[in-house]
Amino acid sequence: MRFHDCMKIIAMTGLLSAGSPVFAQQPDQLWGQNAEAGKGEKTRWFTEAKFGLFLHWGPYAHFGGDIRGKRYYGITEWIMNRDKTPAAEYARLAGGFNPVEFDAEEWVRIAKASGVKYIVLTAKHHDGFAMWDSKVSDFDIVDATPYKKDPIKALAAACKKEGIKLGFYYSQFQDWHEPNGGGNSWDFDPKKKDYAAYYRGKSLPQITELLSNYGELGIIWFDTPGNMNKEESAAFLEKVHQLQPNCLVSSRVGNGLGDFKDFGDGEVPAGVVKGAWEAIFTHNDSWGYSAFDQNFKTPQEIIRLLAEVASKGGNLMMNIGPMGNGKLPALSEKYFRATGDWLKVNGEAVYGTGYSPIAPQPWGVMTHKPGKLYLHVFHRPHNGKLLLPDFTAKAVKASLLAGKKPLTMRQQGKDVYINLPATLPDERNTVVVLDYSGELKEQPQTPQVISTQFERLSLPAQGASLNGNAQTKSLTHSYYFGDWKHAMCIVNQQSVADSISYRLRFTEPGDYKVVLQYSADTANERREGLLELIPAGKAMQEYPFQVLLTGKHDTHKPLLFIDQAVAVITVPVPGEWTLRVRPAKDGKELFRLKQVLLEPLK
Ligand code: FHN
Repeated sequence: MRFHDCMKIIAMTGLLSAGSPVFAQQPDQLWGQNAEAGKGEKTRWFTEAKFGLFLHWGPYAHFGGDIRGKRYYGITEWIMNRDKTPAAEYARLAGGFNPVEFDAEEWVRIAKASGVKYIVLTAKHHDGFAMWDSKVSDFDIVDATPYKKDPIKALAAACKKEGIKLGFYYSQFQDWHEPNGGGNSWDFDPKKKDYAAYYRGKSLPQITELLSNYGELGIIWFDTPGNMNKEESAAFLEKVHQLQPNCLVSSRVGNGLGDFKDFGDGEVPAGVVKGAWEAIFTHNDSWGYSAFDQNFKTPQEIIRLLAEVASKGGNLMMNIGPMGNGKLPALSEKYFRATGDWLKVNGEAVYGTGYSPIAPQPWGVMTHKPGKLYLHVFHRPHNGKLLLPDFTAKAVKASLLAGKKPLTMRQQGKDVYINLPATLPDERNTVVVLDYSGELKEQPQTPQVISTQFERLSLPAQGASLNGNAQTKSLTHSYYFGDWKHAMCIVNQQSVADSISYRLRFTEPGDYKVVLQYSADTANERREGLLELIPAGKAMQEYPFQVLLTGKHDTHKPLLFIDQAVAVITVPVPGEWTLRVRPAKDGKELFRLKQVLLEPLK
């Protein structure tokens, strides 16, 4: 029951299934009610910044996932809620929070070295604890802990000095310390709550303090609007704009409002999204510090994620959970600094760029500035000849961004071939700059290049053409608690007409193993499907398969996928093929298909 109470709050916030527009289907998808949102001068610094640092820091950092002798895996900033710690007891335990080693200047130095352009710190999370000297409530770091100092003041000064934009996270609805705040039903009867009194008495006045006493702010990052109505969300938005007209407000102020859009935790939209938006991830799996979560993303993972998000037109805000003593976890500092080292060389291909006009390729993704296409090469083709298809402009010159080394290239119609060096200078992501003249048109739906030059080629769910009732759906799931993950899948293939297909462009002859990666529950088990491969102008090859059980989709459990090989095909000459997957007969849903994989055979 406990677990479900917590989850009800998250579900209530509507954050579980943020929309994920597909480039091919909704290239102009804007979010919110205001079609102008995210456009124009006010958001310019934000859309150019591309990389931000989120910091979840509060008394929960002192507990590190362990409270009253009990260990909680998953997100640790929810520890009070998960433990149902009485508010008075939590306040007493929070008195142990004493971050004597906190050094705002050091944090900002690390942030700068990591290449982030803005920082968002949790001024008040759902536990209701203020990380500044609030006059509205004494449940704050100055009045309720031995630390007695205001870290927000120090951070604001350090950010100002170093020219980093500062924003504050503020939980405007959930406040587990207050009888009228959202979320705490173990101490306070939800039926007796007067939320309006809470907004009036605590959250709006605290927002006023933050916007009045800490200089110019870049963002107020609201979160989990819960059951707020549109007028209530609008009151928060207006309060921010009235006090600091240039300060941006996150879409989690609720009810379709806000100056930019935030996707779900740990979620990247399926394709390009126009307007100002942010993908938010945490460095391991918890937002607050966890003494036992070691699942840190490597520098390679961060660098590639940053490039992927930028290629879709957004920012990546990556979180670190500082420790209770005020230090950043050593691996977070190390891996963020490594990302910053890569950005020092390759920042031109990230900061100030726009989304890619060309779909992702087997070797990586692209970002764009007028006259320059940046090719982020994650995988070197074995023969070193990188193919860029769908290029409508005139390629003028190609070079490595690192060291400006020129590369030879040739253009044949819309294909540009670039000769890469024998070893890439950076295996994680080597950026090639392609200077061009003329018009580079957006090419959202072109055949997917399949080549023996790579180990494994992926046809992701979001790239499929959908027929009948087939749909794509982002399936949210988690491991421990609140550590949300998202898998884009094709669902709802019930009848033979609900097929999905991909256009493929084989660039060389070769044999390929075709693998379906899917998840299936007992309703799908043993359903029969057909994989159809159709070389242009030739007879169709048909491969039947039977669906295997992996388990059911439960938001609160891991979602398991199987890789099932269903065909080996021979491609005798380069050319275009169509690949189709459909149920063999009408009936129940076939499965939840995440991707089709093609493995060149050696
Ligand atoms: O409940 C919070 C959670 O603790 C964390 O702050 C994340 C960060 O985006 N926001 C909420 C859940 O989406």
